[in-house]
Amino acid sequence: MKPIPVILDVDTGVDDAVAITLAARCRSIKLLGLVASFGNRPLHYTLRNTLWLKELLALEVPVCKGAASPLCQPDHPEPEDSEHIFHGKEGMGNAVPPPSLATAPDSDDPVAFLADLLEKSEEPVALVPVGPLTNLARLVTARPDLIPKIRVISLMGGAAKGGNVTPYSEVNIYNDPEAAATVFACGAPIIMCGLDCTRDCYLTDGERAQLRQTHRDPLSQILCDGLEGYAASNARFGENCVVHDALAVGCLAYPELLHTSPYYVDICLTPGEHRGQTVVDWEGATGRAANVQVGLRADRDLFVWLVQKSFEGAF
Ligand SMILES: [Ca+2]
Repeated sequence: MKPIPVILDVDTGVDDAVAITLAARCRSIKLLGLVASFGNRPLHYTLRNTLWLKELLALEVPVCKGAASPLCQPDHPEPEDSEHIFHGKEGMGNAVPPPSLATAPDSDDPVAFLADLLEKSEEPVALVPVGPLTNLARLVTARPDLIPKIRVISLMGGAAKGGNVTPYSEVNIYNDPEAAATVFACGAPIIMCGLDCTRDCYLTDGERAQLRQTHRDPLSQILCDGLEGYAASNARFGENCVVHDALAVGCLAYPELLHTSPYYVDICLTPGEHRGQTVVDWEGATGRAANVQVGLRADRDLFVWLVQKSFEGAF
């Protein structure tokens, strides 16, 4: 299979770090670049963590500094430290980032960065946003002419049922609902890896212990440290150690990983606890054509195998 060109848009993040590792090491994927966004933590942490992953993986791809705040809330306050910070204060769980890095971002203009990579690619590119959709919303608004160059948008976000910020809203969509509404309406093919299927993609205590014992290299140990802190945060809320973001990467290379069905999906922008909800038209009541392949469940055994392979090296 010819490798699929991919651009990852990340708010790194422990599960983002695993997703970057998977994208870098899966030979069915050709990683073209990384864009960092605010999200799990403020942009200065998520960008630094993204650049750290680039160094650890010896990646030769450009990194762009992306959005620091949502489209319609430029004065978005930075979240306070709290038990709700699943990824730890600096975003990498129990892993401690170095005080400084040799690597700097290659761009601070995400629209120009994404447009350049799309224009240069001979084939349509898969965009994989696993944080807020702010950068992609700006791209499709400023450059609608490039939408045909988008092979698919495989996103981690949303939930057909339930949420993880409010009873109805998932955090990536909740963090910038207007951006999500723009992207969901843009006309490009969309795969939604929401909580319905990402919650199948967890690592047990035993699986994480085995990863730590089997892989002694610095990157693997850092990822394991990250996952330990993240697992502890999740456990406080009765959640498994769910590696959400890696599913949005993995399902491109291994479509059998994800079971989807096509539906029309809209984003609730109304203030209140439904804000940011991905509203799925289950019954076709709107009469609108499906715009999203909604991920309904994932193959956990295959997912765990993919994570294990990506810790080993290129595969
Ligand atoms: Ca993320």
